[in-house]
Amino acid sequence: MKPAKTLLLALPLLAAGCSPDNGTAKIRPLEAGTVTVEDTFWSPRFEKWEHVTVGDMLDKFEGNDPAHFACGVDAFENFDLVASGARDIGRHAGPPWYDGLVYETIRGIADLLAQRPDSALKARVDGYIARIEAAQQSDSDGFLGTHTQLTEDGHRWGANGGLLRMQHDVYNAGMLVEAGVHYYKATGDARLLRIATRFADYMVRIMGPSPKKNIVPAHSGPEEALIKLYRLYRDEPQLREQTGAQSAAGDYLALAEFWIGNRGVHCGQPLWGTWGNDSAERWIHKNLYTAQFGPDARPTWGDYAQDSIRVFEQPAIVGHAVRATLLATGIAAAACENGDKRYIATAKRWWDDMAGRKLFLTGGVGAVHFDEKFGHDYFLPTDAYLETCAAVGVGFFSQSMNSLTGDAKYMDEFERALYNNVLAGVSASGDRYTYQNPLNTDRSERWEWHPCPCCPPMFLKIVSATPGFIYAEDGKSLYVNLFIGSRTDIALGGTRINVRQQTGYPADGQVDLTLTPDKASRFAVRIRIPGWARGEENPFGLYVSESNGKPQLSVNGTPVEIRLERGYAVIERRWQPGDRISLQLPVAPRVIRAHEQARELDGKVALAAGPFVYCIEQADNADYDRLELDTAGGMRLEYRSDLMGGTPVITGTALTEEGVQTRFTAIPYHAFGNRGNGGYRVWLPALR
Ligand code: FUB
Ligand code: ZN
Repeated sequence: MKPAKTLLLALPLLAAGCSPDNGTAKIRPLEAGTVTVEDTFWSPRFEKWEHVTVGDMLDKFEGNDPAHFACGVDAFENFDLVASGARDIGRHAGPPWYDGLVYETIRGIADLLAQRPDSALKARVDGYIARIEAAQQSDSDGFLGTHTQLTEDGHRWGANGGLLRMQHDVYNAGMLVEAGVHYYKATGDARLLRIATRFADYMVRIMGPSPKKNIVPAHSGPEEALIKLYRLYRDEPQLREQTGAQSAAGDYLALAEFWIGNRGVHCGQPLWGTWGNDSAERWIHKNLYTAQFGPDARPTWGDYAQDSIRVFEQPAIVGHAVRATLLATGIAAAACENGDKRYIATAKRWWDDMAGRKLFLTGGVGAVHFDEKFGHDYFLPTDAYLETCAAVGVGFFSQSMNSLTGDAKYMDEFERALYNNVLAGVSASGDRYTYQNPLNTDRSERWEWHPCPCCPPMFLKIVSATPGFIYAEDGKSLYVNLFIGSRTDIALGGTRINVRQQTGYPADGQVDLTLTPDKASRFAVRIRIPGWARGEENPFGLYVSESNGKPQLSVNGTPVEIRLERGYAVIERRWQPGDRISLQLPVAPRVIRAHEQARELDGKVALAAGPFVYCIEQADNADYDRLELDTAGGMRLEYRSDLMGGTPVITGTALTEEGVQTRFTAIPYHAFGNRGNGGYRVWLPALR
């Protein structure tokens, strides 16, 4: 087993995302484990997530929370039962996608371990991996899907009247693949990767163009996972021997492309929208599609799973918001590799549709509770559903688009989702979670655990991947995508550059970068200048605001003019060891209004400072539900060290319904619900 750090140092150019040399990707992020976070905002949070949240999640997956798991819902017992040979026993703990959630959690833990090795945590995960392996070994094909095996073994992959839309067999497999790749990269331990590869090889053997089977994931995620597996074996072919991989690296990419290209290729029924979910499901369960359309037919999973028509023809992002954003992530990732114009156009079209018409101010999507889906254009109600997982999907999709295009606007929206809806997903205590994240509510809800606990693993996945997204490179330029105190070494054209970022962001707009190339060398540094700092709150005018000030840039103390290319300030010069770049971003409070077609937000305003959207919470404002904001009354951004362990707040004046002038205190949206279940408001009526 190789220690992770050795592995990563040996491969300084091996990045987590796109591959400019092999496809059309413009830039690539770094591996999470090659960037060390040293940041006043993020470091204590990583500490909490690693030492509280991870343990809490694993305990709850094990069913060890006596208050809530008296019925013994243990996700790992499912694996043990399968390992013992149990099939069709009519008993399974948790939802059909429970295996996938376990794998996602392992992936998240892997990226945390890449930052900070922790032998006790690794030993705990290794114990789970042994149980997963034993379960897989009980099947001659290497199939593993505990819900299907324990409750409907004859329905593998949704066959014979099974319902893949519910079973999640392919999703579970994909999450195992992703976990295997991340765990190997983080720890050098290939055991989970071997399990995942066996499963992937099985899928490669049976899924694909005829005479293979037309099986596509009804819940996305596996597309990007298989692309990660492809990249890993492409870049480390010697690994095949260690894991016993049977397929060529390119077969994994081809399977992901098959899954993407074969959305919309089916028998055309059931018509989910007109028949209704219940009748559609009954029709599938009776296996009427094979009776009517022949043995090779498959039913459609409908708009819900982006499976009505081919994705390349789908004009807009539709359906279940988590599935849609994860499919879009896979399409963008595939485009990075294959450069196929249809993939690129689809990914761009969907992102534009999402960001220009369907994205909430906090970076959430999926307005509608029924089917957890996207609403119609400009439908941005204040009480929208907005599942945490969907905001994570926005983040991954946007980051993938940044890799594909090298355009900073995608990281603007990544940042919006991360600092608002995503961060809201876990409480300050680290052991309470959100599922829905409305912008206004009279009762905030944080769950101890949820019957569908999909959001904590997705939260963990994106925050643990974030260190790798701070920087990117294209072989000639260093990209600074996020403002997070950190250190890394990056190789550009044969020069090794130590990069150090120091910042108090987001409470403060000062960002200092020190570059130490091992020898003086010429290259470009591209620093994202967020749209909100340039008076462009949203690239399509979905939200508008005026920035309070201008970004300022200097090199070694000398001001330089900001030359903007695709949202990045570009500084190209011969850099000397120890050169300093200083960026000052205008983080004073700003007032945001929505597009006139967003009828639900008519006459309302919201407040932001830097990447944080703010909310007026009941805990600080007894009249929170009766305030009109005085937007011309002057607002201040202050740091309150006495509040929730230290947080920036916006203070200002408002008028109550009775016309009484009062002061308000607004906190960052992500911090709602940490002081009881009180209500809060992001959008408020404006006095003027
Ligand atoms: O289908 C698995 C998970 O359950 C989805 O990702 C969530 O949106 C919830 O529907
Ligand atoms: Zn979720």
